[in-house]
Amino acid sequence: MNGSCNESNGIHEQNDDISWANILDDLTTLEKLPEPVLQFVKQGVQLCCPDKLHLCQGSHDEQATLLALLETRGQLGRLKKLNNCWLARTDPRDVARVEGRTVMVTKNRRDAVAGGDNGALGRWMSLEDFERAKAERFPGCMKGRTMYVMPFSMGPVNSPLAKLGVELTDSPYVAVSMHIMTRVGPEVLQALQQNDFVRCLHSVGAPCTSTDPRATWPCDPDRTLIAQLPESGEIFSYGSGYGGNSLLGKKCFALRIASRMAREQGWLAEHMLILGITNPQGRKKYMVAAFPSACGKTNLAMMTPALPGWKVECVGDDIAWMKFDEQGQLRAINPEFGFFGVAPGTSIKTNPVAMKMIQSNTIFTNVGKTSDGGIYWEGIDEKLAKGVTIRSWLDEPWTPSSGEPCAHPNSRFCTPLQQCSILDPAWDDPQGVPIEAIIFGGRRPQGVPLVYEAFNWKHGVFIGAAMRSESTAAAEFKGKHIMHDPFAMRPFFGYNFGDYLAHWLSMDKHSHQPRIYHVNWFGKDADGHFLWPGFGQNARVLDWIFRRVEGEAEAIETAVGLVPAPGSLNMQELEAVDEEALFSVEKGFWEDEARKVRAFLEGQVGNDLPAEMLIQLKQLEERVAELP
Ligand code: GTP
Ligand code: SPV
Ligand code: MN
Repeated sequence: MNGSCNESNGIHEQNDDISWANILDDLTTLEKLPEPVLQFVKQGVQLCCPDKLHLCQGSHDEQATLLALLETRGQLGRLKKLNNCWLARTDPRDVARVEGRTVMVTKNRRDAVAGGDNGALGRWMSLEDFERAKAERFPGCMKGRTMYVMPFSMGPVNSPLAKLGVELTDSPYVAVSMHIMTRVGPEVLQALQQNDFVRCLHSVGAPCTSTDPRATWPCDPDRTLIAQLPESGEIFSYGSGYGGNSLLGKKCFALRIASRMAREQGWLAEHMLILGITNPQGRKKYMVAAFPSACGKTNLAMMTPALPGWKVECVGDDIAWMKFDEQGQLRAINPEFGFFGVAPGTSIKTNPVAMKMIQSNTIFTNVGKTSDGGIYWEGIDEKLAKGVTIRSWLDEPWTPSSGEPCAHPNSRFCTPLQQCSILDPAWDDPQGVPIEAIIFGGRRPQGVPLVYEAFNWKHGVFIGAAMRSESTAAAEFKGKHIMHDPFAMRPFFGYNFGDYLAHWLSMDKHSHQPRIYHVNWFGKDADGHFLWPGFGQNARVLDWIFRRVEGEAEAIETAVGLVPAPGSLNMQELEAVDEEALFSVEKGFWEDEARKVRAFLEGQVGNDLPAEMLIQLKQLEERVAELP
């Protein structure tokens, strides 16, 4: 980093030395920083010129102090009905990840993105363009603000699978959210003495020198840029305070930077939930599932099974770091320490575990608020006490007839992992949990069966590559259209997707190879109603997968994969569902699907595509051609 704050506000001495006493209340905290962290902080201060510096230590008191500060400034409102819960309302222009402004910065374009047009599989920026973009944004960007220094661990501290990071941010909202989402504390500083870390710099991009220093959600939407530099292990995020744009441990580090590390080091960083499921006989298996953003990971990860005797326990709801161990067993950790879950649709009926866990110590963003200090959103399915009124996420009076949503469709709760009542006993195991099944899925209103199994690993990798799903409010896309979202990773690939596929294909040689599945909870009938009840009823599909892995359940071959043989999916006591529609594999639909997948793979991945993927595609086309 370069730049200097000298001329502009005079708080620093001449040359590049920092006058720490001017910006830091307690100089002894500096001594706790390992030298490389200190250097990183120094560079950040010199570039961004904060008025104050605050080293976060991860204590309970510190979190309380920051929350109180946010409340005083009007940046968070206390939700009186709940316990230590808070509401943030963002600038309406800063409500989701912005994929169009997210770039991978590498020396060679090919290392970052595959063939095709810039955009469909991520965006690339040259180092030169990035330096220019950085120089236009970061110098002096924290004037009038405090820089928070957050040393954090993704994964259990000292786990062989974990990684460290340090985030510098001028947003106390980000600081309190990172406190929840990652491990912060003295043991992290200790680990930083011996280990390298990912350097994360975040600014809301609105220095307090403007006429409106108290704007409750400062941001710079027109100049937002989220840049990952995997070759140097750096992240620069400017202009947005929202979730995946600003909590840099999450998508930027744990997916984009980590997937690239994972390829080099022989492991996997994936957009996947991790769950443990125990059958009525007491046998337990762990599974991971990759669904695109807002397509059901949180709900599946903490589901209450509708089948008696079954139990689901949660390890993680968004990200899995996985590695085959020496016994040839795939093992997974959740690098996160909290949930950043979609609020709308969450209710006592759909996700009682989540409803319970968000009653305390939770930061809500962009949900509606009731006049008695509670929360409200589409699908919350709660009766209001007499006389209670609602204000929308925009802080306007709201009723069901308002015609506008009460909560933003991408409104979220941010809650400590340990508040989940069904957290798996091994959630913090440094070795990770053994994975026996990998599930892909998406929002497919038409044509895609409830569940099918890959014929083998290679076919499973193809199923991941061919994933498509209806767009959601988790990113900036408007309206609903079916997009390619391979492995649910389209917005999160940290390197060339062709190389990513080759990396997955190279893992086909382990003694405990997990089986691969595809599920679709979102099929609809001609009237637009869901064909499948979903949520707790998804346990029926997990039950079938469980029995398949044990070699017990019967399956029959279709053009797309193996589906449950008649009677092998437990449908007992399920109100009328149209099984035929749920499992139909229709020739016209799949011809079209295969065409789109071919256009995508050839057009977007091109020469970078492993030959095996074209073999798999050809085989799919041939099987579809044979359909009546
Ligand atoms: P990210 O946090 O964005 O990565 O999303 P996610 O995959 O964790 O999505 P989440 O579980 O939060 O679900 C998003 C939306 O899908 C919510 O509104 C849920 O209510 C809804 N949903 C989840 N599971 C089901 C299901 O089985 N059936 C139906 N119909 N809707 C579901
Ligand atoms: C997603 O969009 O997949 C999320 C939410 O999990 S965010 O952290 O904002 O990216
Ligand atoms: Mn996600």
